Amino acid sequence: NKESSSSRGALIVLEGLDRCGKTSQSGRLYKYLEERGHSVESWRFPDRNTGVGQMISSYLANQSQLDDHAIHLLFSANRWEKRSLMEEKLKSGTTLIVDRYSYSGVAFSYAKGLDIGWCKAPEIGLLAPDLVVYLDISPEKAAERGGFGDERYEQLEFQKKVAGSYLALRDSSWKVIDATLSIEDIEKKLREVVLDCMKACHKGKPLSQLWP
Ligand code: Z5A
Repeated sequence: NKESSSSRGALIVLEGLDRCGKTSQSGRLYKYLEERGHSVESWRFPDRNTGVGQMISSYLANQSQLDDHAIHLLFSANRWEKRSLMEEKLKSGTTLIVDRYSYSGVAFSYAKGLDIGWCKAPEIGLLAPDLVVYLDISPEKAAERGGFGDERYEQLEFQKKVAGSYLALRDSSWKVIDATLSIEDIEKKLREVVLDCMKACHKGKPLSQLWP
């Protein structure tokens, strides 16, 4: 039909603390949309497959050390290296479900004590999400989910600071879903907000850039 052939995809971003369930939910949402015939892709940041992504991966695994500012800029560069592909996909009608985006970039670096304005600056000009869904869980509850692994940020005290950063970043456009509900209940709520957003994009909502 006319609407689907000329309309763009939606940029859907999932954010939240480590273990909040982003990976589980993006997988389920992807499957749901794909089975209904939507053009959809599942993305995640950091994208560890690029050269920059490999540097980030080694840093997260504690195999290399980097100044806090330097790693911040690498995370941002990792989004910039995917920006044009992202725009191409969206304009050609593909919806992208993205597990972590610029908000993770700012939240984690701000939690280390970097200036929030400085943290946001390298993100300016990246595509703004059409929808940010925050999967809301306390750091303590998240830590109960199988314990933390060995990666750099997987410590309760640091996750508490990250939770504070997200609070500073959230705005009224974010959809907040209680991440302590059952996987199925979260999935249902997520579908509702995502389908609404996709409709708005189909109807011609323009793409915009960070920070609006
Ligand atoms: N980072 C950054 O500093 N700057 C940036 O710009 C970006 C990222 C983009 C990358 O981690 C690290 O980089 C991350 C932020 C930082 N550090 N931390 N922390 P990652 O993306 O590779 O890993 P992660 O985002 O932390 O994801 P995760 O550990 O894979 O968690 P998740 O995807 O949110 O959750 P999950 O894997 O779906 O679920 C975790 C467990 O909980 C699992 O056993 C599930 O079965 C269970 N689960 C899920 N949902 C539920 C519910 N509803 N009830 C009960 N149990 C559940």
